[in-house]
Amino acid sequence: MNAATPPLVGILMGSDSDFDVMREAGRVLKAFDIAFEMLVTSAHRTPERTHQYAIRARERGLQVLIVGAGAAAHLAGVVAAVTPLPVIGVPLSATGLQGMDALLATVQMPGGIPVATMAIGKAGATNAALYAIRILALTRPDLADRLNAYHLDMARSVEKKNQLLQERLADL
Ligand code: RP5
Repeated sequence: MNAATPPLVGILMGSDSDFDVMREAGRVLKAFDIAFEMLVTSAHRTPERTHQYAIRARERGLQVLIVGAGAAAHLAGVVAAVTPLPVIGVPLSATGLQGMDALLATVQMPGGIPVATMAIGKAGATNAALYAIRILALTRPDLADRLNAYHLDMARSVEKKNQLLQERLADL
């Protein structure tokens, strides 16, 4: 993958204040060598720009959209309303409600316009990227193999943690 590789995944966020969480999605995609683009666009503050991006996303070659937003998080929904691409929503904590507002706004879509909603925050951003990779892996066996390797690594790291815990138990 290089800078000229056309992006397969678009990562959208409602504000630059979302970047610290949404970068986790970018990190996962980068680790799997999947070209992506990342941009700030808002459902409320830049509705026309958001609309135009979502309408053109498929013809530009994008295959999955990951959308993070906090507060009254309508971004994933308004994007999903105008594109046939799969949209994965990441609710973010941006107010005193700690992401519950964004979770409900993202997950409670009316019938007909699906948004695959992940967990609030960094786990959600990580899982959004992994979910996007699972979608891409339907037609890319190399990615399915890499996902299997990722799961094996994760299992090994849990076993290692258990081993270390057992050693600490011996010192109780
Ligand atoms: C949402 O409002 C953004 O996604 C962000 O999570 C939240 C707060 O935005 P800022 O006021 O920090 O720009 O639209």
